[in-house]
Amino acid sequence: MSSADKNLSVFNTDGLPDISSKKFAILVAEWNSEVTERLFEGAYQTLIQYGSSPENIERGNVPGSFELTLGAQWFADRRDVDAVIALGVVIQGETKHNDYINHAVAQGITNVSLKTGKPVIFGVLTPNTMEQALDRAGGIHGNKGDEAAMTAIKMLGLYHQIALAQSR
Ligand code: DLZ
Repeated sequence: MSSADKNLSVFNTDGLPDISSKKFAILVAEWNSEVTERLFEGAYQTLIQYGSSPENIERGNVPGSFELTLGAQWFADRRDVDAVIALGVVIQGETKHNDYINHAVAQGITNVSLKTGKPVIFGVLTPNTMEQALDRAGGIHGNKGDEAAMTAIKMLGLYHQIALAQSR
């Protein structure tokens, strides 16, 4: 299923963990800021709606999506950070620049997540047009920021479940 067939802001919320003591970092790319600001708003409000609080959400900006990886590593390396949400928008251009950025960021974020053992969420839109991006940033297809925040919450829930089973 592509995001064109899905509303990114509609999800199953059964069995979500208590996130009131969890610390989240949200990284926001400044490229295409008219979209990334909406992604941030979606992610922030979703965390609040499901039990977080402003003092447990820290925001960091990076110039472009390419820098999300290093920013994510800096946050994930911090002992007090439980999960990182990386938000960006890479729109198809006339060059292959977008392909290089998308692949590098997807791989980089995966690496940071595996290296640190913490959820580092790929909240990067890779649309063909600005219209498609806006449709997925609070438009007709929901908000990728909401979905990224919910993914972070669910991964913390899974971690808790596994840690609990291990301690038995
Ligand atoms: C250079 C570039 C281009 C062409 N397009 C985007 C984009 O669509 N979205 C995005 O987040 N960043 C873009 N960038 C910037 C790179 O991510 C990076 O910041 C620069 O290459 C650093 O010099």
